[in-house]
Amino acid sequence: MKLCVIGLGYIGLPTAIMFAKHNVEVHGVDINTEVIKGLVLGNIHIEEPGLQEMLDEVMDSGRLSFGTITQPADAFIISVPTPIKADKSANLDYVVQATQSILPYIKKNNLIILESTVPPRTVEDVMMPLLEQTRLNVKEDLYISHSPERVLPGNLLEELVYNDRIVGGINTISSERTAELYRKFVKGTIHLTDATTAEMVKLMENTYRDVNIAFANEMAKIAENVGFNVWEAIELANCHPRVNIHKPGPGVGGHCIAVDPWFIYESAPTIAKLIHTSREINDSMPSFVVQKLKSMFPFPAEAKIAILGLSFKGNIDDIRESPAVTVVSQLLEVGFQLSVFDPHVGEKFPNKEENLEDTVKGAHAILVLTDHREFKEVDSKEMRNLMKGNIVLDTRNILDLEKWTEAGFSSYVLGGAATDVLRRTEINAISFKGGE
Ligand code: SAJ
Repeated sequence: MKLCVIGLGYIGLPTAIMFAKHNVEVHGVDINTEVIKGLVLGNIHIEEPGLQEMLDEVMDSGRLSFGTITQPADAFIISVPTPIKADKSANLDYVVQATQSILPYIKKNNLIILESTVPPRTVEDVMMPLLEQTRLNVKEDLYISHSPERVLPGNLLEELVYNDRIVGGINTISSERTAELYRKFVKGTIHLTDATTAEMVKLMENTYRDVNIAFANEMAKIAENVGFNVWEAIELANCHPRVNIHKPGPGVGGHCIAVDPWFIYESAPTIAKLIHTSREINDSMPSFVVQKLKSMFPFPAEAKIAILGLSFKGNIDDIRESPAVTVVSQLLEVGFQLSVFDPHVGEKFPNKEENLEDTVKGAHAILVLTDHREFKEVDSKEMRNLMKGNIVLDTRNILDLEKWTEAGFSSYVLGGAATDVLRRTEINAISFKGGE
């Protein structure tokens, strides 16, 4: 059995490595020559716990190769990005190109699996017509399915194996052939359905999360008006056996949850009202955070804000669609001075410092935007000594703000009680005028 994996990103690379670990001969393909150069030398280009070690383990087996050109195989997995266009419709160019790239290699009885997240009917209406160009009878000579990736960055290797898997074939035999392949390493249940249902299942999961987070974010805004702490209220509400409210924050990022609801919206714009409103609420969170800072610092040009966190969520290096990046650019537009720190993000970024001390030195406020584990341990006293001002604004509720207050900080959490915010804002505005 030989497998070709097209697209070696956050999903394709771990999938290729996992299959190779489970005795499948795998050829991984990517159009990015730099990525391939690194992989050929045994170096991964993404941050994911355990992945480098797993690659090290399989590199010597001879079962895993990498290149920029597809090879003939028994099965092809397409795992390429599906970004959204400016008009919020799906950009299927990579899926189309990847499908076209395998056409010259496809033979009778090949299995073709799309893992990329796509709008409903993509397999049937976009991929199948392309595959017809092989002159094979796609329904009889080929096995075609959608098996959406559903793993969580940061916990990918565990979830690849233990999560249930959805497999939606264009017919039953395609579903069965696909399930047979994944059974090489999947220990969760493999559920068989049709391709369009599988496409929708994936979109529904992420949209459920987006709508739930939007609810939490709306509650955070309400909390600041009404005067209660949203984090405490959510924790208590979640004690109910049938309630599971997600967490508020500075917005929803990443290439999945902030994107996938649009794929449903695209297919039913007049009906998908809740989905649309939820997207708007979550997209409004960065400017909600910026407004908060503006109310604390009436003269932004004179204030330096130390930003902790750029990636879209904790303990990963991915800044795609990150709300932290949006907050940073909006703060710069308003005229704040910024220094930025993210121990997980290696790539260059404006105003990015290499360490925490240089980031907070001379700052008037600390703004926590990402829930990295390192930030939970930050020594508030040390920060206070390095800073000019004394404000800390935690949009992720990861700091022990009592300790920060004891260390002399005016501490604020997103969705905290209104009275606290007003009192703190007054104090800060005064101390700021006093030249701190
Ligand atoms: N977030 C909140 N509040 C929460 C949870 C998340 O504000 O309560 C924010 C995060 O900070 C982040 C964004 O939402 O900015 C998305 O993070 P996430 O951890 O919810 O999701 P992703 O994008 O890392 O991964 C999701 C997962 N989907 C679900 O949990 C239903 C994952 O299983 C999917 O495989 C992945 O999308 C994908 O590729 O589609």
